[in-house]
Amino acid sequence: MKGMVRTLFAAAVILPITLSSAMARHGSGMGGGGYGGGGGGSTTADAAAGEAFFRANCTGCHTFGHGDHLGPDLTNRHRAGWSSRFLRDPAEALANTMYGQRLLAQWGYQMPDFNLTNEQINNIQAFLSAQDEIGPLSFTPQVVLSEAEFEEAKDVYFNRCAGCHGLYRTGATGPEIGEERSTWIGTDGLGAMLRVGTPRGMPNFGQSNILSEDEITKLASFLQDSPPEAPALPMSEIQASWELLVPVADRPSAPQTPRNWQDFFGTVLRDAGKIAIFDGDSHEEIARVDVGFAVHILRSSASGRYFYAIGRDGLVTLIDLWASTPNVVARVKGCHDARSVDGSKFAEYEDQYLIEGCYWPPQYVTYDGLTLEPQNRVDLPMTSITGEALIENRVAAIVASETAPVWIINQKEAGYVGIVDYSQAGAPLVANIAAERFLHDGGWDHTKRYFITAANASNKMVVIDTVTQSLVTSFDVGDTPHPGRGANWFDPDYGWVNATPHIGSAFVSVYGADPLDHPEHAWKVVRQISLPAAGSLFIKTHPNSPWVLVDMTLSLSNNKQICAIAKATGTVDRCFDVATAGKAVHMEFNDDGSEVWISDWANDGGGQVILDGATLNVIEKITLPATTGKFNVTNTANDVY
Ligand code: DHE
Repeated sequence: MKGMVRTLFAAAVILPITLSSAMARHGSGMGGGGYGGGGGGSTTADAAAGEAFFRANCTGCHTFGHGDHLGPDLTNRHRAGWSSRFLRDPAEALANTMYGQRLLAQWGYQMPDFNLTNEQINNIQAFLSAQDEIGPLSFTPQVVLSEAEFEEAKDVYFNRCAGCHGLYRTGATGPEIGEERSTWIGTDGLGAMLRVGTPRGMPNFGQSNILSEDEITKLASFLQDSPPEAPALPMSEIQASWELLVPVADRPSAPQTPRNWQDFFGTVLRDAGKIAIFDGDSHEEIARVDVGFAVHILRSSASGRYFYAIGRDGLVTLIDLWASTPNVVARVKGCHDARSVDGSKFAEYEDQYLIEGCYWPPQYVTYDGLTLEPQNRVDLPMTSITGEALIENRVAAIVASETAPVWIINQKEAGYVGIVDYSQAGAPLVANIAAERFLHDGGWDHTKRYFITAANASNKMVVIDTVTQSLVTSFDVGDTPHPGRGANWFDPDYGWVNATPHIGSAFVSVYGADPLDHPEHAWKVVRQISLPAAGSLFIKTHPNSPWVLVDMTLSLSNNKQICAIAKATGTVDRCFDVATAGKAVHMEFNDDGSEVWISDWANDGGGQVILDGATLNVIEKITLPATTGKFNVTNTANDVY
């Protein structure tokens, strides 16, 4: 299709044209239909500038002449009155016109408000009118990358995109973006998506200065070629990466700190690849340690003494909280790409073993829990629940059972929930429970018998009975559920419930999780609690808190806010700004639930915002660079959420 269609530039249409002349050429539809709003009148409009804006910002969702995408193909859809009203304030136009309501129902998203000036609106309209006469808009050709530039783009893809779209780009949390589909989206469309994001949850990497224009151009080209081969990581290399910095014999046998170490918080400084450790009682920072690249999360050992940090580069770091100042005692790299780690929590195995789940290669690795000495590397089965042969099968969420010597591991692409028995030699996968594709995050119910997890690309939640090692059920929720570890609380009408928010739906799905006392509600959605926007990543509560808190981090409009759902009524009590510099993300209570920490995720001026657990008033703000997750020792060790 490339080269077969003409562009406004290529066709050298008279530029700038006057909007009034373009309108006159199109006659009938202009301003008609009673959709309200005035067009640009006789203002001189620059169609070339409109085209440039369209290519840079709109082509991620709209094509001109190549078919519908996330929004409609805009060929012959332009109506001056409606378009200018819509471009000026999409929310207003959608809410207050019947046509707008129809559009919303059809597409399910509200277009972001680009805060366009009148001049920009006129330019875009002039471009759309003129292009209607020309026909489909040509694609900007893919730039040719040198070998070095390809490597650069590969690294950017790995660091920023592979988590959602897969190393081989077959999709999971984000859609499939193999070379064929990427080529259909085209250089401009890919660039626009990377630049401004999408209402479906793709972040606005360009607008938020995470990717430069140069990186966006290279990435848009990289995506239109086939994905490069990814390397294996054999046991010999894992062994070679192991560093024991403080042998067990040299570590303290009792806590060397007078502080309440069980209320420590480990906070992720994502881009710095560091963990800052805070005293949860005094809010003082007591240590900052180096961990893996773009560090993702922390987990606590069963005793709480150790933090395990996992970097996206697969580096596991063991941090000893009993030292007078918390320090790194061992590290090892078992994956090229990883998101999850956990320790052994069954009685008499506490702190003894550790599992690292890989995004790449398709394997998990187990270690000695006190030294991180590698013990076993286990390949994952490469067939999905539907019998499809896989090239990628990523380990997503991992939970550690307290009722058996096992870890439960989500296999994203395969759709199986695996049970790994660490009491057996080789830490084998002893069961593989067919669930749903593509499995992502999840956590325990309040009894820690049921593992409740999101198959987010299937818009379902899955319930696994870890005692019988079987699937209980899966059920529909909203678009792309994303619970983190979820939240458990006692609902006045439905007994124990668990809940997930969604990346793509503006509500929280609350479902019964009390098969013993409320079997009629178990694993059924009992409440759908509306939020002001979609784009949520996490939900969190604490047994002592009256609130269930939820963020809307990926929303383009409400990302500074947190909403508080009252457990007593099952309704949103209030939504309020928490972030001032960046986006509000991820909540974690202190040990007794009297305070809650929320990240203001920004490169500059953000940090941890500490709220009073009852009033939700701000107590303190600690400035930190690019801080995201934070983990309280007591709550993480005991799976309190
Ligand atoms: Fe996460 C949990 C994967 C992006 C912050 N994230 C998880 C889990 C998985 C996962 C599989 C569950 C781990 C477990 O319980 O064992 N995350 C991914 C991705 O694949 C994804 C979408 C893209 C990527 O490239 O990594 C991704 N995650 C992010 C972020 O951008 C976040 C918001 C910020 C950051 O620092 O990375 C982020 N993810 C978190 C946090 C948790 C998490 C804070 C743990 C929640 C909890 O309360 O336990």
